[in-house]
Amino acid sequence: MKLPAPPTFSSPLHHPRVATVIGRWLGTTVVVCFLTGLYSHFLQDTPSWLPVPSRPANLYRVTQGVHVISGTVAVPLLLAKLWTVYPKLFAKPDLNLAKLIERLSILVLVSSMALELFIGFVNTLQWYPWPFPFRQTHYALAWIIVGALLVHLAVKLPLIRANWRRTPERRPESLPAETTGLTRRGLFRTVAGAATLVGITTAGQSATPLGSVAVLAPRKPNIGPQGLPVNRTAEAAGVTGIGADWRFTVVGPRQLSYSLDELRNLTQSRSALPIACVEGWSQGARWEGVRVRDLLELCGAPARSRVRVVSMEKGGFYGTSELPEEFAADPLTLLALRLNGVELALDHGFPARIIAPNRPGVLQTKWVHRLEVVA
Ligand SMILES: Nc1nc2c(c(=O)[nH]1)N[C@H]1C(S)=C(S)[C@@H](COP(=O)(O)O)O[C@H]1N2
Ligand SMILES: [Mo]
Repeated sequence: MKLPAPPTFSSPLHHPRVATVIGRWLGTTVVVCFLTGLYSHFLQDTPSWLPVPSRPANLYRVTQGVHVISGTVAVPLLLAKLWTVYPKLFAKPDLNLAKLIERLSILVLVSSMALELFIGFVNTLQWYPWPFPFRQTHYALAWIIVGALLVHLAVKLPLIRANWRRTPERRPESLPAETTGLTRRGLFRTVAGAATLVGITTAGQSATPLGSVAVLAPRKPNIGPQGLPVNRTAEAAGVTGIGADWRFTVVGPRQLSYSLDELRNLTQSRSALPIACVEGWSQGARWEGVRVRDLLELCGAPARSRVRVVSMEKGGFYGTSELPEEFAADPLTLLALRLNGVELALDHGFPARIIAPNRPGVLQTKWVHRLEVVA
């Protein structure tokens, strides 16, 4: 490959000051994305020592929206960062162990970050073109990135400190800005503008006022039966509906069994709760049905019981889920029969589904026909 002639690289746009400024933006975005991602991971895979509260009810909607927006915004920031430093990436490495380790850590950092952002973005499009389990891979890569980032920051610390503040006297004298046609300020504005645009056009899938400009959002939050999107249809899940002999069972200290009409005749409660999909879209809705804690009481179990939720859907990742004690006891948690004023559509989980506060959409199990109190 023929590389650009070295003098090009003395452009002020490839100066460490630019790398520092864009690095700060990228670093902040990545930290926000990492923390919200950890939260999402632990909600889905809760270690026994970790207490997860069921409130605020909308927390997950916010954190996962921020996770997907920050991950998407990180793409133009990473590209900008790579562009400012690329002359360095192609420079001949010194044959010096410390320098080689530094280069290696950058290689790990750049490749793991590119892969992480790519699979995450592709996942928001509901496209899973790889054979590995997404969430575990995404999680492992996140820790690799954190490790490589810490090495990178440690190595670059002197350079970062020297360029943290704007110091005009440190600008390379060699080239006036006009020769590149773009000033540093112009570059910063372009990158910040691109990042903002990407952020705004993604945010609409969870922040409804921005819905009309959500051109990057794969799903519009208000399009779907009953004003709510559907991630997996009943047909895709192999669920065809129910016959007249359908029964809903609760397995606990006592075993309960209800027909659909009997469920409808139990005390009905209402909750206004969002579906907040891990893929970033979310939409609030009004639900009506039987409180899970009421069902626990009816079967003689304590209100704070762990509950296994079983769907009529066979196999796959979504057929069952668990409600930790905190969520089963929450009065907002329902075995929902109605959505936005009418009976659940088959695609939304007819005849019954779980809806709980502060929970990833994947755990809001549809087509539920059994609850089991976990001893
Ligand atoms: N049984 C079952 N429940 C499920 C799913 C599924 O595929 N099967 N998808 C989950 C996902 S990923 C989301 S985001 C929500 C979406 O609910 P909705 O289709 O009613 O909007 O349902 C969840 N419940
Ligand atoms: Mo989802």
